[in-house]
Amino acid sequence: MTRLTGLLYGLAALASLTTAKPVCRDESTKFEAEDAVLSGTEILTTQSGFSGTGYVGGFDTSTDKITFTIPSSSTKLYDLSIRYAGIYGDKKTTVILNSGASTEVSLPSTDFFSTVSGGQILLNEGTNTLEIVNNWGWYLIDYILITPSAKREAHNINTSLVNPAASTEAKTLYAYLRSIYGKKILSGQQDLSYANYVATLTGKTPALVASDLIDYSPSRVAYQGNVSQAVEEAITHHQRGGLVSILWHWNAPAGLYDTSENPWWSGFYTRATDFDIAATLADPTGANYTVLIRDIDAIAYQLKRLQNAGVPVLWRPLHEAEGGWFWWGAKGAAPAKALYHILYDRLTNVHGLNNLIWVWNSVAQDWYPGDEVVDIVSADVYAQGNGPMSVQYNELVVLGNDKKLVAAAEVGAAPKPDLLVAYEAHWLWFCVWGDSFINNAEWNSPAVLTEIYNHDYVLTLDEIQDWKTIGAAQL
Ligand SMILES: *[C@@H]1O[C@H](CO)[C@@H](O)[C@H](O)[C@H]1NC(C)=O
Ligand SMILES: *[C@@H]1O[C@H](CO)[C@@H](O)[C@H](O)[C@H]1NC(C)=O
Ligand SMILES: *[C@@H]1O[C@H](CO)[C@@H](O)[C@H](O)[C@H]1NC(C)=O
Ligand SMILES: [Ca+2]
Repeated sequence: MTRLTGLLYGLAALASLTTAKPVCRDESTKFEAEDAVLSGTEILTTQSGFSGTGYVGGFDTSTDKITFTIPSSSTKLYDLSIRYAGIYGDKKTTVILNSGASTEVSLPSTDFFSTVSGGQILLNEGTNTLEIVNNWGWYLIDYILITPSAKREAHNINTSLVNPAASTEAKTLYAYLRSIYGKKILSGQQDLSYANYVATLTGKTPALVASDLIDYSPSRVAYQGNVSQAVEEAITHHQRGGLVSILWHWNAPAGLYDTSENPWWSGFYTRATDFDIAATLADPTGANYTVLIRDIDAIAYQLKRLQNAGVPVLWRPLHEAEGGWFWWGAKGAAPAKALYHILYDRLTNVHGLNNLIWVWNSVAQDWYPGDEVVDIVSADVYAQGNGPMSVQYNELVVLGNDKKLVAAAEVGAAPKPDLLVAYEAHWLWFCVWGDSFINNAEWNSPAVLTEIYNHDYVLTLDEIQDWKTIGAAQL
């Protein structure tokens, strides 16, 4: 016991003689909202069913908040739940821990007091503050409940790839990935040039490089010719012992507006094309279906070059579908999933691409194309502060039933390893986006990046040189 905890226990014992002041230890601890510090908010009692002597309402301006003081006997991870009443409809609140990381929590409409998860919080030994700040406002807070997080159970990752004909290279990589999952995180960077920038900045080269097949899209080749070097760059990184992930900003096969606002090269955005994926899939004999398949075949040609060069690929097609900002997600979940199945079938069964490890890239249950076509589940997370992204990690563990590896396929800010460990957010890799993110101190300061890249928990290119040996030994 440190002096500080000794002091806290002493204070808590003293307090318990007067009014019992809660301290977070090994059981659930309740903090009544009406006992916290209120700013712009007020104690109310008219809505029945509250705990303690009342609840807090009056969230109507942006700075209105409740500030809880939360002593903890040790540095430890807790689950936060919030008891509230949403009698004015669906709302959102913002939770801020120790004046730092903030999380948005949805408070669905209710007729009475009920409980919602506020995610996890890492409390420091000693005193912590937790603020519940207005956001949408117009909700009632009864109390918060803080419970030590259960230790994460051992993962149960499927030992097979979904493609029964997967190549030895793909199987070897998958076996290696399983061997490190939950123990280390692979560092990753979008674009070879930015990976080399990271090496210069931090002294360490990313283990994984992601390349974009965007410029092989036939509707771009039509404008600019064959200019892409993405496959060559992926092979370069593979040949120096690195891992390769491939995504594809698929410029729509047809229907580009090509205006000054929405030029041809932005044709992967929903706003830049009227190409309708639902209508296209509804008519497999139509001309639009033909150009859709033409595009898949053009991309298969590039993936085949990687296969011929012995490169196993972490293949992440149709990314961020659920956002709707790309045309493949613009008509909802059903056509996006159908298109994914067409891609899987054509690349695997027609083109014989057995070097692909299939990475799905959305957290939503409704959009999930199915266990039989997905090897790895992933999310793209853009949030400043180099946090562990534990909310999305936990969602993906549930989505893949903890049988699928989980990756942070695109991030704005590289996560701090100590937080990944504390939150047990076992992302297999992180991959920072290139321009405006890796080279932008607001997202990734050189000092923090250097610390991350030199951390024990983070695997860099020099530390994965034996991945084939390790993987092969597990086959
Ligand atoms: C593991 O994956 C294979 C291939 O997709 C599948 O056939 C099998 O049912 C999966 N096993 C479990 C336990 O989920
Ligand atoms: C681009 O490359 C592809 C594949 O090699 C080829 O079929 C196509 O004709 C080329 N297009 C142009 C415009 O050079
Ligand atoms: C095919 O797609 C184009 C471009 O989006 C569109 O203008 C056309 O109406 C579509 N054709 C059919 C038959 O739906
Ligand atoms: Ca209360």
